[in-house]
Amino acid sequence: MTKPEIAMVGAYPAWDMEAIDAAYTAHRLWEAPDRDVLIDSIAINVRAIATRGELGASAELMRRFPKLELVSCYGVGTDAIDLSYARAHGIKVTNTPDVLTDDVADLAIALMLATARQIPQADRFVRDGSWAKGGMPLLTRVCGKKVGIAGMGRIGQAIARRAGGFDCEIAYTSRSKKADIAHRYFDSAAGLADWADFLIVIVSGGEGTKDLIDAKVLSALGPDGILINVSRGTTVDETALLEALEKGQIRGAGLDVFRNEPTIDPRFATLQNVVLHPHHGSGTVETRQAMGRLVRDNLAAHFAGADLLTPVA
Ligand code: 8YV
Repeated sequence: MTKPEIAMVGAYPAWDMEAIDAAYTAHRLWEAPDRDVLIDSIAINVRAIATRGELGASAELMRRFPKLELVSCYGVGTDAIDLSYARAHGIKVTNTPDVLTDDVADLAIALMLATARQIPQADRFVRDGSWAKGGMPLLTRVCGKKVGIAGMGRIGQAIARRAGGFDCEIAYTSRSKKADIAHRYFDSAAGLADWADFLIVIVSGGEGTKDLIDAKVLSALGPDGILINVSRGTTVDETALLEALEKGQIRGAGLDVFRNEPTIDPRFATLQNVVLHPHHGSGTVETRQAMGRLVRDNLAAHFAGADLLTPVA
């Protein structure tokens, strides 16, 4: 039997590549010396695209494959996939929700602690011998503080549960108040930031949340406030953030995501009040194995004519 042909936008771990190669003829777009030439030569046979959260699938890419039936995304965020194009052309889309919720929530808490307690700075302080010349500055505590969460979906709720374990007071903002969430609700990010000591951003990316965290929100967070972003680089106005960090208008930031990944604005690296992380919230072996399995299960279900496991509406 001939294997279905798929186009892969970015690499998956070896354990997935092996299983994918066994079931499909997988064209590796990222390896092609000339991507356009490769696409032209395979276009007519490709029935699915396998992509990654941050790489997505643009309308331009999907348009190149006239027999495209499915885009399967290794990641929960679909903001880089042109969903309207997919919908208009009957192309199904799947993602990997739930399996990465806990890891991303863990990272949000880790960044909150690392930024407040300056863990990377403290590590450098010990390693470079500064300790022998004097003590670390006194820092700000986490337990018992006010944690504002922008975005109360699955990951936001997992962050709230963890922050509760640190006796933090929790409030949130989202598109609308959620009937099943008892935490205090703010109808604006600025209102939440004004209340919070820590503002954790975990809204979906895309046009609707672009620059949600702007100069006004950062000013409301104030000089004692700390921003944590584990959502998408687009949700924060980075020019305003850099200015707020440089001028001490907020105390610090813990960031897993940036505007121009992986070549981020070099000003971040010159700042002492930030903890920087390379968009790796779901980056554990356990979670990446589960994500890969879900991508493959969705592909297999599609080609078997069965229901998709995690379709994107
Ligand atoms: C990436 C993510 O997909 O889930 C998402 O939306 O951004 C991440 O999990 C991951 O880096 C794999 O590409």
